[in-house]
Amino acid sequence: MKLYDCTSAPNTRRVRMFMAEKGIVIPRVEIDIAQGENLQSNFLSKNPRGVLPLLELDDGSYLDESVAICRYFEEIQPEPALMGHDAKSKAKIESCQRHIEFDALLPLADVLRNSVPHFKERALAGTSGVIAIDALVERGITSYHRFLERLNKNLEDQPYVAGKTFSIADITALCALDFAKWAKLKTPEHHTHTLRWYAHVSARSSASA
Ligand SMILES: N[C@@H](CCC(=O)N[C@@H](CS)C(=O)NCC(=O)O)C(=O)O
Repeated sequence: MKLYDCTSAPNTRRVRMFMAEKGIVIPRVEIDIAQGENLQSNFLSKNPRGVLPLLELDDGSYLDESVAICRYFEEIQPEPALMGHDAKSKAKIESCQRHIEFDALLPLADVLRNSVPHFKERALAGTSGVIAIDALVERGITSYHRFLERLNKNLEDQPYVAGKTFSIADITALCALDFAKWAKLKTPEHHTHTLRWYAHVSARSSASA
């Protein structure tokens, strides 16, 4: 297996962190998104969507989407379980994941891609020629703030995002909060539950993977 990766991107970090939690080590190929390496024919022949992460399997096929890649690793190496262990916990983790993706990661991507001059004509991941829309910046910030409010409330009476145990939902939330830093979107100081959780999860060795 081989992972096509980009060290600075949030979705690739989700997969690296997931693998580190499971102790999975495979070769990695760095693709420079900022320089548009993901839009060149060599990468597009592997993933026509032009996005990362991308996993190359031993049979020569490719798998994209960070959660699908994590699912693959969870199936081939179930322990430690990061995607739940029974019907309820699996569904709860998936629900949390979708909240974080739709309410934080995608809106944050909108903030980045519609405000940074470098992405002015690359306003959607994996494309060229899609022009930025200013209004999406404000909308993205609003969504992210709503997400933060709910996250803090959620962490009031449980140690981890999806409940009592560490899961992929913590990985995704951590990657979202760190991704927000480039836009100087900080967690408010009165969000004490989130700040406690953030310090705890950031201290895991996988967080620097
Ligand atoms: N839903 C996808 C999102 C993939 C995605 O947007 N990846 C970004 C990096 S975080 C990318 O490849 N961007 C390419 C670009 O900016 O052109 C996943 O979870 O894998």
